[in-house]
Amino acid sequence: MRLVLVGPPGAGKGTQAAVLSEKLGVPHISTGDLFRANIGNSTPLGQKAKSYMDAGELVPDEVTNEMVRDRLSDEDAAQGFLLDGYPRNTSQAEVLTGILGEKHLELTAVVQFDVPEEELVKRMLARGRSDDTEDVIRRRLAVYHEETEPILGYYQDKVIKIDALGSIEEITGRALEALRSHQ
Ligand code: B4P
Repeated sequence: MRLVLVGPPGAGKGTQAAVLSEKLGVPHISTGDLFRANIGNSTPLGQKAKSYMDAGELVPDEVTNEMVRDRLSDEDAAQGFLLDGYPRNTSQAEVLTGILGEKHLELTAVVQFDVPEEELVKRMLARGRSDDTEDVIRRRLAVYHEETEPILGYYQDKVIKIDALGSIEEITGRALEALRSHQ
């Protein structure tokens, strides 16, 4: 399985990706987690990413694409992967198509998480990460609508939309069921 999870900030992509990667036996690749690990280790990449993340903006594509290209060349991604938080705009989606195309591969599906905006804000304020302040959340939501939503048009019939309101177990069940009927 080669999957992409798409959804607004706070939709629970990271939460579901952790469970789904275990159930499906493919590595969970989160660009947000990769950036946060780099920030924690004070690497040059982390220093570059931090200012964008703190402002609720996307980290520049060239940095993000290279990081993903490297990660996808690791051995554990050869049999499949679950990408969480990437691609986040059409240009990243085109780069991903290119990376996979070089290996004669395609995505299996793109899972879209549907959650009302009031719930997203509630979840993020409760989480309280350093980029979960009200102003930054507002900016991240705007960036999602402007830059990320268009990738759903790019992927068209690969998109499986699931209702991501409910318990973590219910949502995992819906995602697995949707993937089963998509195949
Ligand atoms: P990400 O790390 O991708 O985070 P996110 O979109 O905010 O959260 P996610 O949807 O994963 O929600 P989570 O499971 O944590 O992005 C952070 C930043 O990194 C971006 O703003 C950007 O700057 C940068 N970045 C990342 N990828 C990039 C890219 N490709 N290009 C450029 N920049 C990039 O869940 C949220 C909360 O809800 C948690 O507290 C969780 O416990 C809770 N929750 C989850 N499921 C729930 C449920 N069913 N019910 C109630 N609460 C739930």
